[in-house]
Amino acid sequence: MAAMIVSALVCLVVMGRLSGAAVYKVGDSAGWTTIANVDYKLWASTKTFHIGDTVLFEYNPQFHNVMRVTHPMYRSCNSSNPISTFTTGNDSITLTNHGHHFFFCGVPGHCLAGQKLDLNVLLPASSTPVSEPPTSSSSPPPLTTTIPAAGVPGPSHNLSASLPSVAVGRVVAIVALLVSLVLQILLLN
Ligand SMILES: *[C@@H]1O[C@H](CO)[C@@H](O)[C@H](O)[C@H]1NC(C)=O
Ligand SMILES: *[C@@H]1O[C@H](CO)[C@@H](O)[C@H](O)[C@H]1NC(C)=O
Ligand SMILES: *[C@@H]1O[C@H](CO)[C@@H](O)[C@H](O)[C@H]1NC(C)=O
Ligand SMILES: [Cu+2]
Repeated sequence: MAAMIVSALVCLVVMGRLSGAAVYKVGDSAGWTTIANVDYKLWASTKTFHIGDTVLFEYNPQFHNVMRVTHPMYRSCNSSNPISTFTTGNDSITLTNHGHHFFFCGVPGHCLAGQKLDLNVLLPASSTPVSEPPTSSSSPPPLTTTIPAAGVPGPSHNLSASLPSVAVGRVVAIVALLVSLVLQILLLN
């Protein structure tokens, strides 16, 4: 019986996925709030958002709202010029394009308190190129095994000669990194 229920649920989930009808309630049972200390970053990281999915913000509109904002606004919790604002307390937002979608509550202090959400909507699966190894050019490797002629020394793996050059390469790389860092600091100031 339990197995039947589980398989029925799996079917529903799969059907929802195929028809693109997934609806995610932001914050699950806690909803969109500051009092429950919901980690919305963690909440979003447990979901896989696709184009056509809907996120539902449920909250008391007396205390909260939803603003869709740009990444810089999101980072600085700047609510002065949102892309759009939702205030019903039961806001369904359908994700129509891929990439990051940034939201926060525009009530002063709430974004800083963590009432902010960054959703990453994945590209449609059909348009993600699947990199397969080329099968046409799988010719056998050339049979040119080099056998050193008698008396002629083969390529010797002289550690005492090759180690210093590796070390020099690393030192050069580190020095280059330091120089670029110093240059960046000098240019920024
Ligand atoms: C907030 O963003 C607006 C433009 O969207 C800008 O003019 C303003 O200076 C920003 N405020 C802060 C505190 O960054
Ligand atoms: C929120 O809206 C959905 C439809 O978008 C509706 O099914 C649901 O009952 C609403 N919930 C509340 C609490 O109004
Ligand atoms: C390895 O290289 C060092 C320095 O180039 C040289 O003195 C030494 O004889 C070499 N050893 C072998 C086994 O080739
Ligand atoms: Cu709020």
